[in-house]
Amino acid sequence: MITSPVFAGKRYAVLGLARSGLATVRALVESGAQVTAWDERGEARAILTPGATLGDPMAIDLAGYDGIVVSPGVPLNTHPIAARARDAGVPVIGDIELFAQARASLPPHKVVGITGTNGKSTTTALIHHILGVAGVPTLMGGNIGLPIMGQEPLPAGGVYVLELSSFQIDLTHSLDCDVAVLTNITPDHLDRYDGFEGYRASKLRLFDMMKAPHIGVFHHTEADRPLYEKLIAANEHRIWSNYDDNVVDPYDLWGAFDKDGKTASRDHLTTQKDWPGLQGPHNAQNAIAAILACSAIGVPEEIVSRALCTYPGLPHRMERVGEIDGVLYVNDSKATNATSAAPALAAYPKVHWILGGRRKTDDLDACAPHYGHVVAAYTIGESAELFKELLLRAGIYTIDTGTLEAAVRQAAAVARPGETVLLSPACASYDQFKDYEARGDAFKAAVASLRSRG
Ligand code: UMA
Ligand code: ADP
Repeated sequence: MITSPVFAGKRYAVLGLARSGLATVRALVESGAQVTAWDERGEARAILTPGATLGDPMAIDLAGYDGIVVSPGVPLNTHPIAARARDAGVPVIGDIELFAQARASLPPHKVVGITGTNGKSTTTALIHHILGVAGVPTLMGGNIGLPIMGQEPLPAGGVYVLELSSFQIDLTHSLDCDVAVLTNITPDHLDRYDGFEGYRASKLRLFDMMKAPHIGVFHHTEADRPLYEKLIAANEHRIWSNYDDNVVDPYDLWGAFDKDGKTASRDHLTTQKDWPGLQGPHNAQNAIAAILACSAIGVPEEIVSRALCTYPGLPHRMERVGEIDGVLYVNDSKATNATSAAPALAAYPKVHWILGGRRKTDDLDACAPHYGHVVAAYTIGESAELFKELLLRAGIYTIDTGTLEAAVRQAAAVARPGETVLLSPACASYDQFKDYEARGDAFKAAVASLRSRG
């Protein structure tokens, strides 16, 4: 676990005792801080760390506290803790801010921070994989599901690779990344922000926190250029991007693929077809971001090139579950918004598409360019009716199957050899599942039960 003398003797209130909150409480107690912790769920309160005391930050006197450490899942835009902390003059922070404050007492290291709407986990895991192949001590933490304060500190020369959600960035004030990566920004989590602009501003704060001469890696389209120019002007650090004339073009730099992600131009470099864990146009983009980030911290290109070939991929992201009677089953449960479902639809020519859940937007416009690939759609969860209507209007045969299990059964009954049954829900899972992982596991279980029925 990460501990630091900077917390010794200080007082913290911790709100939220799931993964990040529990790791935070342990690390603070171990560092010699006084900790008062709370969760609205009784079962979470029941597993309190020895050395901490129970107390609801909405009820206790906050005078004298050094910080209120809030879990990213607590909606700060509606939760009254924000106003209460402000009135008491106590900063509201998260576990990533604690890590930022602990850095000075850790062995010399670098931090790579990755944010964006889609592709964060893939880019994070890929950078971590490349550094590992290069023999650099490294670990992953943050939104990828590994609370950073629960990790063992790296030896000198190590690189912390942090996946950062906008919720985590909102709770962070002093993280100066050596390299910060922005994969892309499209509408998501709008229930937590003042519109899309508010969400975008939250992500961009990762770059505001950086100090020169650190490096930002933006992955953007020409259409976004005005946004990034503003960002570049506001920051002194060096920026690599596809469209900046005065910086290195990643395609020239690496030559690993051309702008369609296809050809190799240098002898020792591999092409995307040699990267089994990184198929699809979206993964070419994630690979470019990772290549640039690793290059920025000095990993030789031949090692990067080799590592791309051995990257194993992550579960629940276009994960091939198996083939039954010539039909391929693919679990893309992590596609929690329409923009992330789009590349999965693009990747397969004849798709039985299972979608729906707690929707992020009222449309599926990002997916529309690939409707030609959809043989039939099966809607589930809260958004089943709306999505069915939208898809029927687009001329796609659609059934409201209600549950994931029924969707898999119905799709399996009609899918033909060569076709793909794809769970790429374009929605969050919380209406029917604990999280996207539980939804992906339920899909895999439903496919396994097809097998056992023969
Ligand atoms: N709670 C209260 N009061 C409230 C609201 C919540 O007490 O008013 C409690 C809940 O009962 C719960 C805790 O607070 O026990 C909330 O915890 P959490 O949801 O933050 O759960 P963690 O397990 O700590 O997970 C968090 C991130 N969760 C969210 O951002 C919602 C995880 O990201 C992250 O992996 C983990 O920290 C480790 O850093 C998950 C996620 O869904 C994967 N992220 C979103 C995404 O990827 O789209 C942003
Ligand atoms: P995140 O951590 O940001 O949610 P992941 O790497 O876990 O991103 O990928 C989630 C889903 O988003 C994947 O299942 C894939 O369908 C889609 N995706 C991944 N990378 C990108 C990208 N660069 N652009 C658009 N969609 C993407």
